[in-house]
Amino acid sequence: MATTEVKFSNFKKIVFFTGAGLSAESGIPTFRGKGGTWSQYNFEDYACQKAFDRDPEKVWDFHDERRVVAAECEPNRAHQIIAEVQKMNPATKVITQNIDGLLDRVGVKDTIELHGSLWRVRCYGCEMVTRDDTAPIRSRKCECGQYFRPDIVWFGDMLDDLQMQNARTAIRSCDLLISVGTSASVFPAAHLPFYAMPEAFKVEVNPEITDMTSEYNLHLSGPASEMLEKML
Ligand code: BV8
Repeated sequence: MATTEVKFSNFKKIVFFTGAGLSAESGIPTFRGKGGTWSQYNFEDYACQKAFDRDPEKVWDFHDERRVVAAECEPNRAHQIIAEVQKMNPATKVITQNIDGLLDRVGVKDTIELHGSLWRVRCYGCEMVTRDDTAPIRSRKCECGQYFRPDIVWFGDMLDDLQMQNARTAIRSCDLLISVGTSASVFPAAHLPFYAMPEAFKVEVNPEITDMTSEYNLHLSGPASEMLEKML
């Protein structure tokens, strides 16, 4: 299929699979590549269960910083296009590894959040998951006195079975899978494109090639907003 024909309107069941690159143009740092979060912070000290158990205040300092940055950022044109495509075609599904909530803010419905959300916290004491949009967070502790734990899937955490099932089901039944801004370096999310049927058309949007580029029918090399605009 020639690049010019790859238009959203040519497909019935579209799945977007997004990573940190989708939010790069909004000013939210990616994880890898220059200026990436993991090049400045060692996730073992700031973003895993062991670090949280060892020093919850240090982990909360790191996550509060990310709340403040994300709260000051706006969804970019790529987020808006995803929301527009889903409005035009409600069968469109959006799977994200991102925790910044920018897809929600631009009106995308039923996002499958594989790695949780910066804007949700869990209390082990009361086993409650609550939404809290304050940046920095209003209180790091629950009324029961326990620290809230960010409702984020850290390295070493299992992903939510239902979310992964929903993601696999969506990809199995799509006729267009479009991956936007992921380095395909974190598992098991990185393997999701393998669930697409052979007849599905697969597009990768990324200025760089990735370990999964050969899995795609088309690699659009450039920033998300520019590349998605071409498909409208
Ligand atoms: C688990 C938290 C069971 C959220 C993150 C095999 C199978 C299963 C697990 C593993 C396995 N091998 C290893 C593991 C363990 C581990 C793993 O994958 N390690 C990697 C490093 C090898 N996986 C886990 O621990 C997972 N849990 O499987 O449990 C288990 C446990 C232990 C051992 C075995 C099994 C949990 C993974 C979730 C980790 N959570 N972060 C947060 O803090 O935000 S990781 C982090 O990476 C984020 O979640 C992020 O979403 C994810 C992927 O990164 P990307 O989104 O792709 O971002 P990145 O910066 O890498 O790339 C950005 C891309 O955008 C680049 O390619 C760039 O070129 C591009 N770009 C830049 N600008 C733009 C752009 N694209 C478009 N437009 C632009 N303008």
